[in-house]
Amino acid sequence: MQKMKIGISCHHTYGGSGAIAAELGKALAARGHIVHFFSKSAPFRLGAFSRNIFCHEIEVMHYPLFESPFYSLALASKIADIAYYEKLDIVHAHYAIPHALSAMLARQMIEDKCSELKCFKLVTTLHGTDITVVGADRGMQDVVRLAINKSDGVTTVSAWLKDETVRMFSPKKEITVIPNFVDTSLFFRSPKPEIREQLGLGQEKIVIHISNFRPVKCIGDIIRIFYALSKRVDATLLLVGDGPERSDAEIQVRQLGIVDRVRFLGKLDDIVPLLSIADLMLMPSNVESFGLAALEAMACGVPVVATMAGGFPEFIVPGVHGYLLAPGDINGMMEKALLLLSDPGHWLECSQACVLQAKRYETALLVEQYEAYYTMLLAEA
Ligand code: GMT
Repeated sequence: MQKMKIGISCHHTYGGSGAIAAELGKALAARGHIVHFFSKSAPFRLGAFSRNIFCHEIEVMHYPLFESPFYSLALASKIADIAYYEKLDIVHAHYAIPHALSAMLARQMIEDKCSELKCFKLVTTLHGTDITVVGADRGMQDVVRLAINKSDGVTTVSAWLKDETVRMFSPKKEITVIPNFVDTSLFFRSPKPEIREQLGLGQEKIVIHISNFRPVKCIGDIIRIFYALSKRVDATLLLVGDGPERSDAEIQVRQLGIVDRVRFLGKLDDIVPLLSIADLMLMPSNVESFGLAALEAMACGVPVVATMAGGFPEFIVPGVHGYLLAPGDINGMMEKALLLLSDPGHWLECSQACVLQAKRYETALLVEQYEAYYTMLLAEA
């Protein structure tokens, strides 16, 4: 395989797209490719230093005349600068806007400077929010469509998201599905007794949720499900992450009188120790293009109770890896959670099946798919 120079433009913040972009970049670098990251600051999962990885933080100039800083333009300029001097083969944008759009502009800047130069191929991965939220905003539709149509290759993280993109944008190009992935050499169940001790937990069941607490995650539903569940089984709820719904969730927990049963742990990078003591992952999202947190939980042997929304049905088989209910079906999700937590035999079968299922989404397998996708695009005229 010929070594490539690949630019990755992504969000640095706590969330699945940043995690996938960082893990993809690390894996490509480990396979000998040169990887340049473009983001506001270093992506949160990037971790250790590698000689094949370069990070370019986007510095936004603040001019007194303009109210909003020009992030997209600063990003475009940085991509153009690095792509030109480092001769990048590929720029992989995670999200149509602003990342694909900025890369598109960067390409025009390079072509304008030197028309003979063979410019990079632009790959855009759609992660969900750019289609389901931003793309659904009528004022943004045309700009999202342009970013998609001007990319050389477009991937989505689930078949569901591909269908949504086709339905909403009728893109000119074929979309390829490359699902989320997990490194099972890092994500595996290894319970450490001191973790329970550090968190002041006894031997109760542990229910976990990990997200950025956006409205789409239905944090209120998690608390209502757990409230009903906690009346039937001795359990603690670990809430990992932070975001706009956190304050309301804290109020809800106080009002229901379950403060001693719910722990708000905030944003944590190392989630394996927590997943390793967890018995159940709750993800009642009303839309979820894939649901990386659920896959990572499964790799650690944690069955999932989630919704039938979006990409969940593509990797969670009801009754085998957990259960899928309609969004908002609080009672249904509570009953299935109770079933898993009160039947050790069924829980063990599900837990083992989850570990096997996660191996089908092993990082190495999916990174190979991206590599082959880049190679195919580079071979095109
Ligand atoms: O879920 C979030 O709010 C974060 C968001 C992101 O952009 O980081 O996650 C999206 O991309 C992930 C990686 O592809 C997917 O696993 C998540 O399902 C997707 N989130 C939504 O569709 C709501």
